[in-house]
Amino acid sequence: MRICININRFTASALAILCAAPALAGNPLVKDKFTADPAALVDGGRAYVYMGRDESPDDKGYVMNEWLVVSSCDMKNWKEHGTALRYDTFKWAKDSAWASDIVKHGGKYWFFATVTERAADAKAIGVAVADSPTGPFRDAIGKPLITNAMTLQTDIGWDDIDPTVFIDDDGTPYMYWGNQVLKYAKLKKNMTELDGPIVTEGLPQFTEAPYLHKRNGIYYLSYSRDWPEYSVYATSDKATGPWRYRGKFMDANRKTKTVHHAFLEFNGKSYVVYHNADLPAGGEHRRSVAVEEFKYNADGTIPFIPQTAEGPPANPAPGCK
Ligand code: FUB
Repeated sequence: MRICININRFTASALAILCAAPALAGNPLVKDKFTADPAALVDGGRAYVYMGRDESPDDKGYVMNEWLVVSSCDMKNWKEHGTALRYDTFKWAKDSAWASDIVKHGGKYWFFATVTERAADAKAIGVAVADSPTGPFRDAIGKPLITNAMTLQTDIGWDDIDPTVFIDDDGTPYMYWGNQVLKYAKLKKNMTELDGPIVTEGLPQFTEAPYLHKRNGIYYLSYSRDWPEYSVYATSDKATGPWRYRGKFMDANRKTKTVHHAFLEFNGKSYVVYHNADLPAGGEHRRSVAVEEFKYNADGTIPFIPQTAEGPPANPAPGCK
């Protein structure tokens, strides 16, 4: 949306400012498209949020073809960079730009993505890579990293979704993922191969959307629990558990049964990005990505984080342009 106010007594420069495409402020981050399943990256002092675009015309099912990327220097005003990549960045995929995660490693940006593998007609996880956080991304392997046939714990074709990738302090990358059954594997440092077996992890009523991060020596494994989903987490002193269940940090949504989140630290403050469906025409498959600021408790536990329409106050990062 472009705001242009025609007030003759304004100088040309003031008019130019008023006619400029406005920065997006407050929740949701993107207001003229439906978005879901945020992934977050802080790079060069700027926060990037990647999100699947919900394109469902009638809200009867998921229509998701691409991932958008937005960025911010203050966590309040967001700049749109357009499409980061599409499901067909992966030639072996037939549709479904579902949940993703991104990490920077070796000077490159590694995007782990859920798509439908054409040959199996089932969800799979692909890896794309770019030299810039906004792309262009290319398929890093030319085939899925994880296929439905590699995990046999359920009969469903959508149990290999929602990757979260975390690189530990010793440089070891770990990927957790799953629907109904939570799984993890160590990755090789080339980010394109598994480095060991796929291990299943039992956490209470795990549904999907795992997210692994570390802060002050504590590993956090958060996820969407139950159905409709709400957001919960567990902690450990290792990336591979054992995990101590810690409870809920965000309530279920009003207009969609899913929720999906990612944590990030930006300019000295802690944030969670997540989706709800609170845009006026929002719904089950017409969601929107939002952000909240929070403070970890003194013992490292995560407080309950209420959803707000305003989002966090501006936190301008010095030197970020
Ligand atoms: O957006 C499609 C799927 O819905 C995601 O992969 C899940 O996390 C849920 O949000």
